[in-house]
Amino acid sequence: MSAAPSSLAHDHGVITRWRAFLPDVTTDTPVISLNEGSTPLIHSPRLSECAGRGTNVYLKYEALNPTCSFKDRGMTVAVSKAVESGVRAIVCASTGNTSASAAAYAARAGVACVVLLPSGKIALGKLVQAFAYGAKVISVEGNFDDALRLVRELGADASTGVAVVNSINPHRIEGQKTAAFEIIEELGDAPAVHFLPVGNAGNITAYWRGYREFHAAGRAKTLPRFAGFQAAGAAPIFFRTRVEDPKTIATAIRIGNPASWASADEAVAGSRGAIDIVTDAEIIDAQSWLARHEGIFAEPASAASVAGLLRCVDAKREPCATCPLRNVPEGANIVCTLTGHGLKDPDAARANLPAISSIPAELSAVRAAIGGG
Ligand code: AN7
Repeated sequence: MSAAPSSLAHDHGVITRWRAFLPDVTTDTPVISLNEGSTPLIHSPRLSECAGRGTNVYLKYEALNPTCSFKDRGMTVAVSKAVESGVRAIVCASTGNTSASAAAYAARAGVACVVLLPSGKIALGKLVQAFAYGAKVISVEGNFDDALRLVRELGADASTGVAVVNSINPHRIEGQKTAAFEIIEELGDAPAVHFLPVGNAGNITAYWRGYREFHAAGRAKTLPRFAGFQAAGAAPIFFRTRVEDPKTIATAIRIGNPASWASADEAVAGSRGAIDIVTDAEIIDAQSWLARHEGIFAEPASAASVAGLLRCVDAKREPCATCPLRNVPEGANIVCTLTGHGLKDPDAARANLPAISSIPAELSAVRAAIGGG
């Protein structure tokens, strides 16, 4: 199967846009792309107001990637490299979004995809995606950490001929770093503070690499400070200890032993940032607040970044000594990454759904239902 030159002209994906910064991609690499990346950086007037001091808060809305999460940025590179190396199949463990993305790119590439998911803990939309794209779905009696261990064991056996496309695959981090490039291009520099949810810690690792590369290339004058947020019931990095039975409504970040823990520590230390926690109640409140006040619907894990920002600026709280927002310059730029779409997890959103009663199909009934005459 060969791509017609005219079809390449319409590809604006991560590899096409950022090839000069992706040294692993060569002329021998077949580009497997769904036009991922180039997601909007949306200014949030109300969050800016909450943050105060003339700061501007922007939301990097990664939900507008082809499979509706940030995972597509790394997947285009990982799957392109896997196809280049001639594998028959790709495999991953996932809390949901990686599996949706892997399944889509495998379908695009014409290779098989196997996903190992922690049983019963995957948001419905993500499960539907994996099946829709034709992946083989294996439900593991255990959590994400168990599924990742099994995938590592599978990948270690070269005779299986499969490529592991979790973020332990270095090509994933390479692709994901491009989100930092895009932010710098739009703002003209790195933001002062970057808020993001942290699960397996691949994303914070990738952003840090992206920011440093553009800084070294002279494309940014400054480096950001990270404010990474874990769910309180799944916060190994914050508590400095592995969590055997992680619990959170934000199933995407229900991870007790992050694969990129060490590099997350480096990103936090290097950026003079911090890792903190938010409760499930704060996550759900932030998700709902963002949808109602800014018209932006993000999944619970993504809302952890905004929950974190709201926590940092809460006047009722003691300011925290390590908070990267402290002493932020007047008028500084702040970015929150929204990693995945709200529609991926309809059950979490359903909690806010009131009973819906229907009315007769008559104008008077509509007026009465609207209320206020
Ligand atoms: C929406 O799909 O780990 O800290 O297997 O889906 O890079 O792990 C998902 C993670 C944040 C955390 N927000 O990012 C998976 C998976 C959303 C996510 C994270 C995930 P990392």
